[in-house]
Amino acid sequence: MNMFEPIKDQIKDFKKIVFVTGAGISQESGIPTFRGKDGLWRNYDPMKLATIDAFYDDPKLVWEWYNERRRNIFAAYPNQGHKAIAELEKYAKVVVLTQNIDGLHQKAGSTEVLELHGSIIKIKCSVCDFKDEISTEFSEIPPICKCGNILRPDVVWFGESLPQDVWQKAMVFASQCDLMVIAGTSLVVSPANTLPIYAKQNNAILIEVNPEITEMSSEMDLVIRNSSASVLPEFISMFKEN
Ligand code: BJW
Ligand code: ZN
Repeated sequence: MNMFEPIKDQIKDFKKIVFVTGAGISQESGIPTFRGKDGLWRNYDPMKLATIDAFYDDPKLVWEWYNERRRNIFAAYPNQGHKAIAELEKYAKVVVLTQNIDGLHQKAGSTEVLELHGSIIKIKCSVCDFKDEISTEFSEIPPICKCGNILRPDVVWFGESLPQDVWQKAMVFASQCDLMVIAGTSLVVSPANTLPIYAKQNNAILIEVNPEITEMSSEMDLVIRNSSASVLPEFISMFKEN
């Protein structure tokens, strides 16, 4: 049976669909999640590496982590979960609010993707206004800006604000949607984990796709305890049938 059967009768009513995605949606593309069993990197806790303090303490170590992730991400392909979300654009207005920096939603063909935590391809100077997009290997680690200071990944670390224009738009999309699908995120990191609350205030239906229980599972209208690549194609098939 299609696991989304409980919402079958409402499918025609969903005009504005928002996906909130996290590391789990890219897990089946071979990209490790942050927390959980595959979350450690060379015995370091990513939660301690993803901070500005860690970067200033040991920029080389943090850059080695990002360098390894860059190689892995640039070699990765979107999976059936990313592809299903992209295909849904044929049937409804779809916006993806992603915490991921891997660009796989865009590679799958999604046209409206807001990157809440930045992008692996982007770098910026830790001091001056310099910004760039680099998809090649760095010849030295850490890379140095023309101004002489260290370049850093243009991503959002703990204690840093999200890009305000992106966050403002994300809140508006979340507040106006009639269906929110939350896939592959533990929902432990704020402010991204407040997006389902904005949707709920608009009486949107909330669906969680995650093999594990999360902080907000009890708030969901439907919980699918399965991997996103295996069940999101089933979700899209309901729209095709209608
Ligand atoms: C599957 C699956 C499959 C597996 N299919 N599912 C105390 C001190 C300082 C700050 C704070 C504080 N208390 C709270 C804060 C705020 C802080 C925060 O939330 N901390 C919590 C950890 C407590 N947040 C921030 O600091 C944010 N900024 C902010 O709030 O600004 C205002 C402010 C300013 C100054 C001071 C305080 C506040 C910024 C957060 C930035 C997060 N950055 C990172 C790194 C990004 C760059 C990079 O990728 O390197 O973002 S950390 C990391 O966590 C990354 C992720 O986007 C984010 C969320 O993780 P995600 O995606 O949910 O992954 P996982 O691993 O947690 O979960 C994966 C899930 O998938 C699991 O549930 C699995 O079950 C599931 N799964 N396989 C479907 N196949
Ligand atoms: Zn500079």
